[in-house]
Amino acid sequence: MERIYIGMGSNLADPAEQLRSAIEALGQLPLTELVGVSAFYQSDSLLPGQPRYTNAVAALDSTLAPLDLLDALHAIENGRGRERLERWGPRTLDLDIVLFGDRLIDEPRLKVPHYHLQERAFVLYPLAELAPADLRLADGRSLSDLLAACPFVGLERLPSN
Ligand code: A4P
Ligand code: MG
Repeated sequence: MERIYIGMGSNLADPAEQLRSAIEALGQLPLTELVGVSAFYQSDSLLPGQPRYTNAVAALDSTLAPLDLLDALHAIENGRGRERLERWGPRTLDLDIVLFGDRLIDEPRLKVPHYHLQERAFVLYPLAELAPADLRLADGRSLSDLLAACPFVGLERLPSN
């Protein structure tokens, strides 16, 4: 059993509803228990000209293998009608594996910790709601150092999910 954190994002077709249905789907994954969900946060897209995103992080306990979990996340994304036409394009639902236990994964299809974690307040702050305050990543970095280097700017924490 490993503790896994999933970053969720949506900027199309009622983003909060997309996240709620993703959370329900995560709760139904085999060999997996949904153990927590952060608040929802809104922020501008990193790319100009796209609608604002809603993001959140979910915590799972699972015995799924990492690539099996990745496949399951893609199935959830595709089930939500995501069109993979444009990298970084607007999307109904994006699910990323942020952390997977204390594993360092460097495979063509899967890099963990997620490569943009340190730059993205919309991942770090929801993660910090769920993770232990002294969390250390598999690569040795501490979550508190990453938070200190990534100000809470441009993020709006929504009052309810
Ligand atoms: N992949 C490798 N590592 C991972 C991982 N840890 N978790 C591979 C999930 N997937 C991983 O992903 C492309 C491939 O990455 C996958 O097939 C998988 O094998 P994708 O989701 O199809 O492509 P993408 O999401 O368009 O690219 P990427 O690099 O994941 O983009 P991001 O990082 O998701 O950025 N602004 C705000 N405010 N909030 C956002 O959430 N998101 C993006 C997209 C841009 N701007 C944003 C936000
Ligand atoms: Mg992605």
